[in-house]
Amino acid sequence: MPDRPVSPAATPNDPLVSVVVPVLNEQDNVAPLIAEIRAAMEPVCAYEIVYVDDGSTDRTATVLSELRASTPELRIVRHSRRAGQSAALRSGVSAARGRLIATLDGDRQNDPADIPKLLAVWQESERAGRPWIMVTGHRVNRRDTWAKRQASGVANAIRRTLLRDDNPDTGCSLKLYERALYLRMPYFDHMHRYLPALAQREGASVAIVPVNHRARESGASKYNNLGRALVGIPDLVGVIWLIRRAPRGLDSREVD
Ligand SMILES: Nc1nc2c(ncn2[C@@H]2O[C@H](COP(=O)(O)OP(=O)(O)O)[C@@H](O)[C@H]2O)c(=O)[nH]1
Ligand SMILES: [Mg+2]
Repeated sequence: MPDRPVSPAATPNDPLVSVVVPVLNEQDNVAPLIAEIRAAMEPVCAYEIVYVDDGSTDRTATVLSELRASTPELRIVRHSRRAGQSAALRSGVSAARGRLIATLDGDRQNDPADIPKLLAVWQESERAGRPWIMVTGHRVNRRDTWAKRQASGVANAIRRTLLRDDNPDTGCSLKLYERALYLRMPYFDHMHRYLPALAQREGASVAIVPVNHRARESGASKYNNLGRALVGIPDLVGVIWLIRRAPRGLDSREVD
């Protein structure tokens, strides 16, 4: 039996899915991405959109506030200063009301039309009695620069060998999982790159779904290859240690 936390009972007004979008300086991507998320989610289930503005210095905050009036599903969380993508994800999941969290990048490189596919995989697993699963996207046709694709390929190969997490694309932000699963994981900065391994550490299984990937059309990338490599090495050592110290075989559940 997997080690599962006891979740608080949901209220009837809670959405099923909270779409959490961490952003930093994505002013021109906010409105089109929200429109795409709504189009993808509207026919599928009750949902909310939680944008986490990580201290943007462009018009991201203004655009979000303007859109709120016409978008009842939209909620905005704001950091007073930049705290990083993992910190933003954590603030978004903390604020979320859905049983399920779906995440994607705020630069429109991930396609919201893929969220229902990930949800269908989760729902099928739940029907089979296995809701403790992280569904992760695999960007099969990655639309990034040659240098980024090469660096990502090397980083993924090293990570895969050392963590044995058997995941071709752990850095893909498009993911779907129970909020309770995320809340069980230990927090550290840059953890968003290791979520499948951290989910397995909590006894969850991982399903990999091929997803669309698009070129960035507006704004600029916030990461460079050297920066990623410099934080990546100590992070990997830390994750290996966390996995060695994983909680094992505990089955805790609420009883009548
Ligand atoms: N909250 C937050 N989001 C960030 C930060 N850096 C990047 N992002 C967001 O993470 C996503 C991916 O970042 P991006 O710069 O496109 O990375 P790339 O696709 O790997 O080049 C985008 O939605 C960014 O707005 C950060 O420091 N804080
Ligand atoms: Mg990007």
